[in-house]
Amino acid sequence: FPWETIKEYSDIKFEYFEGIGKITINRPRYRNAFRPETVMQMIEAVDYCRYSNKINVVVLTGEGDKAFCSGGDQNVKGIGGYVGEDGVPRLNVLDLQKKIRSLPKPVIAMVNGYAIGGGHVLHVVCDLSIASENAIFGQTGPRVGSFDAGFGASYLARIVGQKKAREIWFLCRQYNAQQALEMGLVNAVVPLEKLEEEVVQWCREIQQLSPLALRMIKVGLNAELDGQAGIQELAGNATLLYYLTEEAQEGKNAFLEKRKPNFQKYPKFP
Ligand code: 2NE
Repeated sequence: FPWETIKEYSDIKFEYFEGIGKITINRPRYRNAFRPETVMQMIEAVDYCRYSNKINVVVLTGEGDKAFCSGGDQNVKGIGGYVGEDGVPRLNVLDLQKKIRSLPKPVIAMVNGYAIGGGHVLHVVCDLSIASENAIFGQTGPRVGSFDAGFGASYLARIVGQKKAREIWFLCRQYNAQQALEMGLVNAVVPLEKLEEEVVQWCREIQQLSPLALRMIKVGLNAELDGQAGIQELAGNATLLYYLTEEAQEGKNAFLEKRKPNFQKYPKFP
């Protein structure tokens, strides 16, 4: 597909084609492990996708045919987090997870190889996951001195069930694409050479549908799981819809025209 570069970065590729924003972790030397700069660039790209009117769906993937993402770059793991070029230790991938989850557009993980550790959690937080036959899934935290007890635990358990989630974390095994499909961890598995074609096809189908309806469904599916923060996001979307009505405009207009508002002229729905 003729992807056009949206912006050049050191650690990621950020491209556009037919309403799709594609973010590719571009560190194949390290199986696409992320360092703080990688995550900062991904957050910037996700924000761009949020504000772009041209982008309807986002695809997250990794460069090459070996890895989607192998998690945090162990070379820069210091005391207190992953250390950036500025010397500050941080775990900013958690901010990226939240950005993906609250992006009001579908996000598809195109899992083209290893999805391990924090890289596994990244595909978990995407709305859909489409994997190539060579994809391998797993958590390694307890083996390398880490864990993700946030979305990487509770949302994973919502997807695969409590027993399976505990197995994934307590044994740190690796699972192949077929096993991932059987446990509901991915939506489809295709040969690697067909992966991008399949993902673009899913994106095309999604783009036949109402963006606002998809946005409301995403936020509704999240709200059930995300407690007060989830309800806040659902409420924000309800407010957006309300602001689109004439009834809401009347309130503002009356204030600006220094008159009493007349809300009674608008229809009331049963
Ligand atoms: C991903 C995996 C299973 C691939 O294995 P293989 O055999 O295909 O490749 P290899 O030879 O292990 O890796 C190739 C090169 O990439 C580097 C390796 O060190 C190796 O470098 P050289 O020996 O050629 O110099 N590499 C791979 N992953 C890396 C990483 N994460 N950081 C730095 N360099 C990496 C295999 O490579 C593997 O198991 N990787 C480590 C996976 C891992 O444990 N990730 C961190 C989990 S913790 C985490 O991500 C996390 C969290 O738990 C909570 C919050 C946020 C993050």
